[in-house]
This record gives sequence, C-alpha cells and structure tokens, in this order.
Amino acid sequence: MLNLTGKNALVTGIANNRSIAWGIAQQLHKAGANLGITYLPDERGKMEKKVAELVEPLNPSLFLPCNVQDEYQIKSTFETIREQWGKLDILIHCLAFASKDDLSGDFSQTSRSGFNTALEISTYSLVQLSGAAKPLMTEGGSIVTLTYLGGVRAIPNYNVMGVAKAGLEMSVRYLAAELGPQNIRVNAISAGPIRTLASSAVGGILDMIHHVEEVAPLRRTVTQLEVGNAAAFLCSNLSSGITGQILYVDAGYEIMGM
Ligand code: NAD
Ligand code: 0WE
Repeated sequence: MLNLTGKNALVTGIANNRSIAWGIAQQLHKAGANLGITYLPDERGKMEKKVAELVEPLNPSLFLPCNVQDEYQIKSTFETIREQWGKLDILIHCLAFASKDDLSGDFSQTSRSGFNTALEISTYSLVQLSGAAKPLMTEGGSIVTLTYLGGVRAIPNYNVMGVAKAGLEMSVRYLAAELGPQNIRVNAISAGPIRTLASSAVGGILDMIHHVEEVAPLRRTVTQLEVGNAAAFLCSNLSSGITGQILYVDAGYEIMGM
C-alpha cells in the first residue's frame, strides 16, 4: 500500500542515531524511496563522517553539506539534485536551532540576535528550501516539516522556539496555498517530546517526558520511527488529499485539558 519506489527524497536534519530525521529516513527507505541526505558541516568534518557512517545502510545516492544559513550551500544542494536526479518528489525539513541562553529564563529577555537566529534557522529555512525545491518538483511532491506544541501553547522555557514554530506552522499554510496548484503538498508533524541531541541539551526534558507518559491518552511518548511512519504516509499517495495540515504524533497529549 505505502509505496515510494521511484521517488527522490531529500532528508535534512540527521545529526545522529537519535535524530527524528534518522527515523524518517529509515521509513522512507523501507518504503522504497531513493534518498539524498544533507548534514550540517563543521570545520573538522566530524559531522560528515558520523552521518555518512550512519546512513550508509540506506544507500543514499546523494550526500551533501547544507548549512541553511549559507545561501551558497542551499543553491549548490539543489543544483546537484537537478543535475543528478532531474526531479525531486519529497523534501523533509527536520531542523531547528536557538541559542541555549534563549531556551530558559524570561522570554522578554530574548536578544534581537537570538530571536533572529532562531527564526532564520528554524522558520525561514523551510520557506527557502521550499522555494528552491519548487522548480524541481515537476511531477508534484510532498514537503514535510517538524513542529512542536510549544508553537501553539506557552510551554515553559520553549520561549523563542515557540515563536519560531508558530511562524513555521503558518509558513506551512502559505506554502500549501501557493504550491497546491502544482500538486505539491506541504504538511507538518507536531511530535511529542523525544530524547534527541537537541532536546537532551534542554534542562528538565526528562521531567517533561515523564509528564507526557502520565497524561497522554496512550500513557507513553512516541518514537522517532513512529514519526517516520507518519512522515512516510504524508509523502505517499495515501495522503493525496491532505495539505496545509499539522498532524499530531504525540500519543494524544494535545487533546488533553486537565
Ligand atoms: P536533532 O538535534 O537530532 O536535529 C536537529 C538538526 O538540526 C540537527 O541535525 C542539526 O544539524 C540541524 N541544524 C541545526 N542548525 C542547522 C543549520 N544552520 N543548517 C542545517 N541544519 C541545522 O534534534 P531533533 O529533536 O531530531 O530535531 C529535529 C526537528 O524536530 C526540529 O525541527 C525540532 O524542533 C523538531 N521536534 C523535536 C522534538 C523533540 O522532542 N525532540 C519534538 C517536536 C519537534
Ligand atoms: O524543538 C525542540 C528542540 C529545539 C532546540 C533545542 C536546542 C538545545 C541545544 C533548538 N535549539 C537548541 N539549541 C541548543 O543549543 N524540541 C521540541 C525539543 C524541546 O526543546 C525544549 C523543550 C522540548 C520538548 C526546550 C524547552 C522546553 C521544552
């Protein structure tokens, strides 16, 4: 039923084996997609080596550096896709960043530069990557990004990332409206808290996870592979009538009041 053979999928945001993007890449591969993987390059090439080793079993046909703060790396990523693949079908946007200083304490003390950085990397990058993908999605396509409930409700310490996610979710709607006539669908998955590189750096994440385990209807949190399955669905024909939506993959936590 779920078949992605013949589909070219670009996956951003893999840092290690806990990354949500890694869960997504595995499920897209399982469904038969041809993968392109991007990583955030560093001076010593440590990330390149680490991610290359991790993704090797998925046989990606493209493996490219892409820091979304660097216009040139984005241009070159999509130029390579055009040359090597000819068309793109699937874009997975699975990255976010805010300064650690801005993920605790008073939101009103967020600096101008901290605010700009968080929105540049976490929000504008979706707009930018979608704009670059648009001319390559000649047979239609599916764009999926990752968001969090902190973009809709005030969650302690999520602060500037909440503003970034609110902007991201609204960007999903504007992109869906623009790209729909070209049969490109744009959706977000709102995942419950998962222990990853990004979330582990946040104080109190384990307490949040335990809270979800007590309160969520399913009495547990979700896994990267469950998010990956939802992403595979949103990238497949099974979701052909769905665009502009925020799909909660959170064990039901979002529906609860008290
Ligand atoms: P992660 O640390 O594994 O992934 C974050 C990724 O962002 C990393 O791969 C990192 O390299 C990349 N990144 C940061 N700055 C970048 C830049 N300038 N250019 C390119 N890439 C850059 O953590 P994760 O939890 O898997 O996060 C993935 C997405 O899922 C994020 O959008 C996050 O907000 C979202 N999310 C996470 C959770 C959670 O609890 N972990 C819940 C809901 C949503
Ligand atoms: O979106 C996220 C993680 C976002 C994130 C995390 C970090 C930590 C390390 C963005 N940038 C950074 N920068 C760093 O230097 N999540 C949904 C996970 C998360 O982060 C929180 C959470 C949850 C859940 C921050 C505060 C409160 C809850």
